[in-house]
Amino acid sequence: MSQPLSADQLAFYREQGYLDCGRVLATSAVDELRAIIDGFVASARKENVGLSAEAGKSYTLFTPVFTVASRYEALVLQNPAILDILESILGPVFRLLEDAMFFKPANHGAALAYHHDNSYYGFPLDVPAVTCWIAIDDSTLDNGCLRFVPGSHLQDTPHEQITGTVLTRAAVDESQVIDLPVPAGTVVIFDKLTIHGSGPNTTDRPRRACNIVGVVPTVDSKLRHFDDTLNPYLRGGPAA
Ligand SMILES: O=C(O)CCC(=O)C(=O)O
Repeated sequence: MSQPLSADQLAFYREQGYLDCGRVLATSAVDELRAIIDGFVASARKENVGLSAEAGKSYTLFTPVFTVASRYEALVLQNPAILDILESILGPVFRLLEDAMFFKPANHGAALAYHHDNSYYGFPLDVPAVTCWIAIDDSTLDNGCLRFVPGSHLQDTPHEQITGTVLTRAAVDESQVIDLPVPAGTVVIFDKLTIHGSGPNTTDRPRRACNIVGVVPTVDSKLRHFDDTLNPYLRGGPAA
């Protein structure tokens, strides 16, 4: 592994629960990913596309993208720069937990409510899991960049039971929220407990992004069945 993150960056991640890792993907890779997302949206495959809470306004293309878009595997899952970043947080052995694409259409892409991803996973707090989010377009204040509550990963914030993904209003102090606009090709990482969301897209261009989530499978069989096809080892593992 190279040293993708400095000691200061690692310290920031551990304190704040998120980190802007800078531009990691080349323009050609970003262009290819943009075409993959557009292809999904154009075909609107029902089994891969979920509508957000505001129906018709925002798409999430659920895991596993790489099984239906092989270039995604090459560009993201096997991208050494991305894996080096994950390794610097997770150590030498980790699997893919899931991957997704996020599409906010021009003019009416919906906001994504504040949540943390462990509301989906339900892992014990000591299971390391990191989301690696990649901007496929410049993400801005106007088109729905990511928002974070810094330091929120230091506790397990409860979610409302209604949807399982929306935090109680009382849980988010808007005065603590930071917006994180970044250029296309940027990688942003965050902890499974970090409260985050994204704003609406009010511009006349789409805002596209994708992610992969890496996990250290320390508790495989007790908590979650890791499938060797859907959750390949990204680094290390039995075959390494
Ligand atoms: O891209 C977005 O707007 C949201 C991304 C997100 O919530 C995630 O990667 O967990």
